[in-house]
Amino acid sequence: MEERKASYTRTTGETDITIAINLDGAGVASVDTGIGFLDHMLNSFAKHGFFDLSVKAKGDLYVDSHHTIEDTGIVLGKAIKEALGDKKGIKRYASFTMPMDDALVLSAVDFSGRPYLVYDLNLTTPKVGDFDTEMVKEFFYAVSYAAEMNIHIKQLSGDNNHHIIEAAFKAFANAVKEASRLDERLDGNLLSTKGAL
Ligand SMILES: [Mn+2]
Repeated sequence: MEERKASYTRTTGETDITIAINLDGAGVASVDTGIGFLDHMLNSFAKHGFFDLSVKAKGDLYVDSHHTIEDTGIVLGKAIKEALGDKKGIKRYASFTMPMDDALVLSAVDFSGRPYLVYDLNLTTPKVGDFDTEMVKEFFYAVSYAAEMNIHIKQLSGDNNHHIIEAAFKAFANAVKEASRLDERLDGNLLSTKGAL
């Protein structure tokens, strides 16, 4: 099978980001965004999705974490879209419910070709480390638009903000892993009555 991987670079006045992903990897990650908690989340995304992932992000962190987190989401979405290629033979959608102690978070995804985010996390602290918790929504919104995919993130329970966010990233990783997997019954065809994704 041809390896499904891509590398994408985006440079603006605010950030300079390169992400490489192999959807059929082993969960090997090298991540440096300058934001410790974002590195932790992207390492988790790679490990639990079995994606090989390289993330190099240099952002204007002297402003705040906004541009770096949002733009990392954009570049990750672009890399996922490029790695999926023509989407022929993939399962296309999947959902996963991730427990993490007190937290239980569901993520459902569809590589439909349409961007959409439904976000429902109840985060109660403004920051985890130097990561602004309001940026979780912006990150997944950016991924959904750049990858042209539906993303649902829904908290079913949880109190600890670190656990809730980490469960969301791990649920998302598992949903993407399953949805991007090839289903041999499709025999290389698209899972769509429209014939387009
Ligand atoms: Mn953790």
